[in-house]
Amino acid sequence: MLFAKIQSVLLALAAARSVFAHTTFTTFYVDGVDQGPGVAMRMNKTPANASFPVQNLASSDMACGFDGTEGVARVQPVKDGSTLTFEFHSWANDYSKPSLDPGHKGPCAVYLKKVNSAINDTGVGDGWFKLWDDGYDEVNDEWCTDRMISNNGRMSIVLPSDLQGGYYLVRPELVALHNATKGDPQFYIGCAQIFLQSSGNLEPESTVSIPGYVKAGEESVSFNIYYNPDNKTYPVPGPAVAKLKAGAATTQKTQDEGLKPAGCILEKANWCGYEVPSYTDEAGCWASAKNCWAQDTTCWTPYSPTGGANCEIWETKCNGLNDACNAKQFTGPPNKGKDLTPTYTTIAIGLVLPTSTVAGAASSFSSQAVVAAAGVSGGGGSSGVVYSTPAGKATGAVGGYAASSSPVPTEKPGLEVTTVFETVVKTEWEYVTVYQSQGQGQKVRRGRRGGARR
Ligand SMILES: *[C@@H]1O[C@H](CO)[C@@H](O)[C@H](O)[C@H]1NC(C)=O
Ligand SMILES: *[C@@H]1O[C@H](CO)[C@@H](O)[C@H](O)[C@H]1NC(C)=O
Ligand SMILES: *[C@@H]1O[C@H](CO)[C@@H](O)[C@H](O)[C@H]1NC(C)=O
Ligand SMILES: *[C@@H]1O[C@H](CO)[C@@H](O)[C@H](O)[C@H]1NC(C)=O
Ligand SMILES: [Cu+2]
Repeated sequence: MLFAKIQSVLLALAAARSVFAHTTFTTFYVDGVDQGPGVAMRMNKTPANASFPVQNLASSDMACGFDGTEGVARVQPVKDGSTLTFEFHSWANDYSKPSLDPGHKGPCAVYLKKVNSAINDTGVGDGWFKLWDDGYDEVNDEWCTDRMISNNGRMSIVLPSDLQGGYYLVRPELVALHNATKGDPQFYIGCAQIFLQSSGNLEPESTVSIPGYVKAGEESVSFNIYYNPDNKTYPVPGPAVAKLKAGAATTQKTQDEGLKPAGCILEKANWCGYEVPSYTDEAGCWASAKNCWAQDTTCWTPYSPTGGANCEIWETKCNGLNDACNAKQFTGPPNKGKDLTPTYTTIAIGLVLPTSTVAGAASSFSSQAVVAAAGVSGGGGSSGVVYSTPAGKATGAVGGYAASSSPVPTEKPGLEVTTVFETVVKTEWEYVTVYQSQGQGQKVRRGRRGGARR
């Protein structure tokens, strides 16, 4: 007789209290399509403090954020001229929470760095160039952060066509200035690892080093946004938006690192799930169930800031294997090789921001025809609106922004942000112990905690 007993054990309960609802880069869309939780993204690895800002401008954390010097397994292929969208949330695993507390006001920018390896490069040092930035809009009294909030926490750029193909780190940056006068500008940074499929030859005229491109005390990071009579004089941090020039032809035309591994039927951050071995008998069935649960353990460990949604999908598969073995269906696995990747959100891109221009050429990016992706979900806000800033360094008032209602500030001039968000990060997963009675009644524990059993 065969039976299986599944025990659910609340394994971990981690509580975290955060004084401020900060924010973090949680979701990377290419041409409006979500690339999956943490896939090809460098994020702070500790869920409890994933949204904390970088405050030391001389720190190497300025490049790709906390834990950002270490690459992740995947590199996202991106077509020439693709639209990249960076979505921010105050809680990386809970999209019902606001993208950013409206008390955070300041500029934002997107930088690129061409690298030999999107996985190995630490991001620290020279080579960065700015594709786009945005500061204060006098007409609507809006900061870039205000516009991001009303655009579902997203900033989108269209990659200039004909950039040199190859590997890049792409770095969204958002700065909160509410405490800047006290020497405490807050930088929210992340990086995505991409392979640009382009045969172009455009490269930036000049690049900067990160850290180093902005220094503590500079006006861009010490500006008083509450008492300054003239916000429109606000100078955004960092270099001007890079001018592009013809450079060397693309040498790296084919992606050879960070591809989704063959046989990967579900992915999450650095994890991939693979089909379990095929079987034709009872022992094989349980061995494959065990294989599945072992992969489940590696899905949950480490617990990623974006949560465990895909691990839960994987557990459905493992439970299905348990059920099949219990039902004496000893030929399997069921649905062999089926790709379990859920249909990720496709967004209406909404605001798209004009990017670098080719030296000497008139800006052609302000009128980019950006087609909102089909199958829209999770849209809202100012969908389909394209707004334009002049080429070059956007330092002040810009007409033509999509009008949107200003968020209600949570701060008063001279006061500190008082909003307190409290959260409990609850990590729950199952340890499964399967008991199998065989023949003479000896019990064999076939749990995912057991040693390798082949
Ligand atoms: C986040 O928490 C981890 C673990 O406690 C710690 O090592 C790390 O320094 C923290 N990072 C930040 C940015 O606070
Ligand atoms: C990246 O590092 C890995 C492991 O050290 C190495 O095998 C690979 O060749 C490196 N890739 C590049 C492009 O440097
Ligand atoms: C400057 O920006 C802040 C924050 O948005 C706003 O409260 C203030 O009214 C602005 N100052 C002026 C003079 O418009
Ligand atoms: C503002 O910065 C000061 C100095 O670093 C710090 O003591 C204070 O906690 C900060 N306040 C806020 C609201 O971040
Ligand atoms: Cu904050």
